Amino acid sequence: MRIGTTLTNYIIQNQRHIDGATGEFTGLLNDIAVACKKIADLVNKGALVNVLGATDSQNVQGETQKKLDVISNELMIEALRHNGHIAALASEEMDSVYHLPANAPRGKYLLLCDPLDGSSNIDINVSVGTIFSILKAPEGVANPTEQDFLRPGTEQVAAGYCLYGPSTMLVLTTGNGVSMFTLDRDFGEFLLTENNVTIPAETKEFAINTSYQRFWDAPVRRYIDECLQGADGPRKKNFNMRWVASMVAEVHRILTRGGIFLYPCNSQLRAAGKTGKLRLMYEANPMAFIVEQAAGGAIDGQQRILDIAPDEIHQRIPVILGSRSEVELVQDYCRSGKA
Ligand code: P6P
Repeated sequence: MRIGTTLTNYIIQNQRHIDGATGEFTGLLNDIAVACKKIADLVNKGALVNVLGATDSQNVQGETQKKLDVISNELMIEALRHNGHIAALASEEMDSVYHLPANAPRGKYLLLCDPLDGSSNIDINVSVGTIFSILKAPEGVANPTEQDFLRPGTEQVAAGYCLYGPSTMLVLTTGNGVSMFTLDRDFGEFLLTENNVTIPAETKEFAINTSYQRFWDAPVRRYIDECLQGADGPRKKNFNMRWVASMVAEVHRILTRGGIFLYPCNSQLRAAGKTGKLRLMYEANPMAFIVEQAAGGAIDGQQRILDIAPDEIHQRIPVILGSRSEVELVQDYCRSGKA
């Protein structure tokens, strides 16, 4: 009877192509997978284990933390802090960089994560996910600072997400294409179910929260209006719309059947002093790495997300990603500024 390729075997097989690979990278991804399996278990049990609902605390973003936001963050730390594969960790749920206990061994990687993205969907039983990004740690630094994390997305050594949906799926890139693994709960292993994922260059599906339409900049309004005009308009084809309010679910749909996801900046966000909603370091960068590795595009409207030099760990940016021809069209509109 065939078992299939487990995540661990896949990483070991692929690690052979990485110069100087010491097995530490495999250990790190295994730790992340363990955390994701535990989070998947709690997400799946929900009310049965009293993890739904909100806490009375807010994160650095000023957003009320769901119980599972806090628990998922704690599980990610617990899975990593004693195993010697990372030197430090940054998370959406923590104001500053997490430093390992003094007696914990230090590894050669930095981990950034959104432990539970889309958590507003938890209480309504809609898909949520964990997003992670891996950078090389500075050599010989026992407690890396925020500055050590502020590297452009092109320096990521790996990125991925775990989608807690009808299936629990872990999607990963190490810079050599995108692979998808599905959790077999019977024996607790992520098994390879899709390799060399490629996003169709063309699409007829867009994802944007249209409740902000009155705040959009002209180029975004022009792009969406043209999609809505359908076959009678300049695009000469009808479009479908989706909005899950869970970036991991949106990106997974786009990896699976194409599409474009837009979370642009707008006049309302700018009035609140924000440069976007989504965070560069642990949402946009990992998703941009994955999407580009699957032949898609990922921009902030003007430039490639992966080229952005970060200013601070919780920095927000506009995000437009997905089927390359659509992303390029939006970029043309944004650069020309024409309505
Ligand atoms: P809105 C979830 O809170 C999130 O960060 C992304 O996962 C999602 O795409 C977006 O925000 C949803 O934002 O404004 O539609 O609630």
